[in-house]
Amino acid sequence: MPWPVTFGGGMSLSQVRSGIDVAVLRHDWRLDEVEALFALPFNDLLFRAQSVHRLFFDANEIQVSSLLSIKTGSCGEDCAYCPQSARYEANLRSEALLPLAEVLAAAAAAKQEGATRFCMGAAWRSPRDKDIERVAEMVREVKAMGMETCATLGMLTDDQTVALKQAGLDYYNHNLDTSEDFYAEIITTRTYQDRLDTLERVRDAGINVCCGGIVGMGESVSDRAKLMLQLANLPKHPESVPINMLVQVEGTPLHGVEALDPLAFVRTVAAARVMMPQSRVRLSAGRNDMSDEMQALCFLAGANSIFYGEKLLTTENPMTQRDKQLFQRLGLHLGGSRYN
Ligand code: SAM
Ligand code: DTB
Ligand code: SF4
Repeated sequence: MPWPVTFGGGMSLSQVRSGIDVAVLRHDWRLDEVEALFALPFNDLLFRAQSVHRLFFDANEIQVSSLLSIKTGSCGEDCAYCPQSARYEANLRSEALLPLAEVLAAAAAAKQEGATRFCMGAAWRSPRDKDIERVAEMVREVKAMGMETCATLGMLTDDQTVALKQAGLDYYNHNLDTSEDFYAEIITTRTYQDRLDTLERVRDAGINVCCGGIVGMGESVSDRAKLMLQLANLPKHPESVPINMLVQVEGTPLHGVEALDPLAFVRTVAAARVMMPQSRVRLSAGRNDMSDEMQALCFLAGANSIFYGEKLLTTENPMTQRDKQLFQRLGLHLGGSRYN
């Protein structure tokens, strides 16, 4: 930020910032501390989150990403929340990997609306090498349009990760979804460790990490605290942290699970902001069922990114026009990533 400000000892703002980095970028959180954070009075938690937020970000700036499902449904995994699993009877039309031209048309439309990042999602447990070749082509072309690229394709091998990096992939999304303890109730077809291994490969290949989870699946506060602990204690904080509210889809095992207190969702966003101060915290799935006031609270709690566009992967997202009006009412302006 181009402020003509000097601090005590003649330090510049960036020197002060790096001092703060050392002071607040922690990777040694203890569970009791995180549980205490979640248990703070709501106003105290939000004040703390907003204070941390303002150290690293323009508090009125929001980054927007758009999603496209490039391969839909017929997935062999059993993620209990997911309409794309072949094991459940969700009302969904499966689709093979989309042709390049269709992907580029969607990216151009997203860019036109102001999205700075384009995220391509595929319903795979893990892609085949020939799938990676086609996705790499998509990544190259979307990047050439001047957008940041993101992909979420399931588990990757080392070579696949390197191929995506070489194609210019900026971010890879791979969520831990929940705490390790609760994970076994949600997914049995791959382990928590599988997920951590993929995240490590992505990190080692030099791709920015997008990793978060889902709230509202019937987990406890302690599970949410453990998820945040796991994310914040990674060797490097994920550059993007998507916090999804479960979208309950008919036909999936989690359809009908008791709805979560919306303020518990806001607390999770605030904890992510306090624990990962430099990361983009994304208010992700579930916004279609949130009031404007609830979303405003999430922004106050430190969320500074959303998915923009009328569809997530297979479920609905608010109309772009509604989001634009909300930004206007809140005085939020669109901004880019801090990493590229
Ligand atoms: N198949 C790949 C995988 O699982 O890694 C990539 C796509 S998958 C749909 C990406 C993420 O979307 C999941 O990890 C989960 O966090 C989120 N997601 C899927 N269905 C959801 C739902 N019904 N509500 C909220 N988030 C959901
Ligand atoms: C993430 O954490 N949320 C997005 C993105 N990463 C890939 C996906 C949300 C999917 C919601 C259900 C659907 O639309 O299928
Ligand atoms: Fe498949 Fe991903 Fe859905 Fe799990 S979340 S069923 S891996 S598409």
